[in-house]
Amino acid sequence: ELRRVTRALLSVSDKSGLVPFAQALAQRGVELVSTGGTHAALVGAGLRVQEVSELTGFPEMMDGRVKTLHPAVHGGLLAIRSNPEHQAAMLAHGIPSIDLLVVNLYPFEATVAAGKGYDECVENIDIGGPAMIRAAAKNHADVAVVVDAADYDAVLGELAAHDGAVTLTLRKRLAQKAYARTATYDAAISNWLAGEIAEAAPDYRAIGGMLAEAMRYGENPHQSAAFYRGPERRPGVATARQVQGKQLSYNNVNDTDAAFECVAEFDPARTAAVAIIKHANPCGVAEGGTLLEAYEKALRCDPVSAFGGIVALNRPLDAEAARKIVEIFTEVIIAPDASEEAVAIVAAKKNLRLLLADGLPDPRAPGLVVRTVSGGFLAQARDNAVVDDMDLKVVTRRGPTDEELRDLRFAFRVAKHVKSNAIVYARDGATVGIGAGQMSRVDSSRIAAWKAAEAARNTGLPESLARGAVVASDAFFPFADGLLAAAEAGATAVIQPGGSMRDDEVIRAADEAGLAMVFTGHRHFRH
Ligand code: 93A
Repeated sequence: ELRRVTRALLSVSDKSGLVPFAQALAQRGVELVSTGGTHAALVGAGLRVQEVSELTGFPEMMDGRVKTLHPAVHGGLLAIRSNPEHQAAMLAHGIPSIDLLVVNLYPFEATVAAGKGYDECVENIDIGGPAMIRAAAKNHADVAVVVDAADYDAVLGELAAHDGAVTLTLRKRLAQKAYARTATYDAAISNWLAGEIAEAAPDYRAIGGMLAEAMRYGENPHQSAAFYRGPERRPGVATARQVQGKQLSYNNVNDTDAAFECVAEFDPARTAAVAIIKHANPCGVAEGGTLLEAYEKALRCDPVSAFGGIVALNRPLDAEAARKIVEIFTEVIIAPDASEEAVAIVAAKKNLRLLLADGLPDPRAPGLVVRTVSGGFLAQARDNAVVDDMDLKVVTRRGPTDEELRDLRFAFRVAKHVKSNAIVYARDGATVGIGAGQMSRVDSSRIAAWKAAEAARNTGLPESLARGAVVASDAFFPFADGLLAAAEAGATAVIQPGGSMRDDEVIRAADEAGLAMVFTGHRHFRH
């Protein structure tokens, strides 16, 4: 069941970890073959490597479209070593055996995610790579195939343990992973094309990823669960580095995602921002000159719910913010990065999980959202609409003041991340009352107004924080009642998509109450 590795073909777009891995192979006496760019990287590191063009007798041609698509490569991957006819064919045609294939594909998903043009996306469809991966994986009885740099160590470990050979167990596991990769890759291509053809449906299979970890349980202890990492390494909860703290639970991951996606709406070059999340809904979001200021403003919105919450920051965690955050029980902190001092402060709370994501998710990036329904799936494009890109239309006699407009944008930005029906009161770059997840919009309005009054009571202020605030609604007000509830609570300006049959009635009510109202033309349902 052991197979000795005498020759390896390496052809990788993502060259991270490549050189030390190839060095270790070379030290074991493994002969190396590789394609142009990979060859250059290895030769640059002082390794002796054969070019694949030498092996095929053909130059890499047509801008690299044809480099490994040749019997000398595919014969060496597919030949059954114990089959005399296969052996004879190799001998007759001078085909060397390839026992280890190391390939990662042209970055198709990343190219699409970066918003590149049609031709560049097409050029990033890898053909030779998947062909080799599928060939090697089919022949896992004799060949090992590595599609993920995370597996380099496992291969080296086996080579060391088995005197230069790898086990069938590992070859099978790698083959399974290889087919998962090519399936996801093709689904991503199909999904991108679907997006280009307006009427075609998004392909849920593009969401496929690699098992990151089996979790202790799901939303509830009697549900099993697992955490998968997607094919693209974009900054987010699935790719973040956990610096410390207990293992993340299913709910932690879900809430941390909601928190980080929410805070990522705030450009760190413009402002510091903090989002505190409970049960996948924000219970406080704020901007500030510093993270500390933003955190204190966010916490003021609903300090009771913030207990045991998730805190997301849009800038690297600094010491003064860390010191404040650890004052109350918090489940998870996620940030693009952290200062050494901040990490040390968090370390005092052993269980508190600290995740560093090395960047922020891009709110404008395309993407796919999938959920199961009994007997099927729903798939849709990610909600990547951003209020800054929307044409805001003033519909009332009074237009919003500059200050109101700033807060209106802020409130609508947050409302996108609140479960529908969502009503968000905001003032001075901070939420002051949030109504989430109600079946009627007027109930969400009432809850948000009540929360704003509670927040005032908590901080010893005489007047509800809704007084003088602005209010956002994730979808249109179907009747004037929700809007009137906001006016009664003291809101001075409203932002909402508009588009109700009764818009006229709602606008009239706003005018009568002296409110300024803007329409965004975009709805932000979230369920
Ligand atoms: O354009 S391809 O589809 N044609 C091929 O024959 C081929 N062989 C390997 N792309 C091909 N590859 C891919 O090239 C690999 O999957 C890998 O991603 C990349 C490595 O190229 P280089 O070594 O020149 O950086």
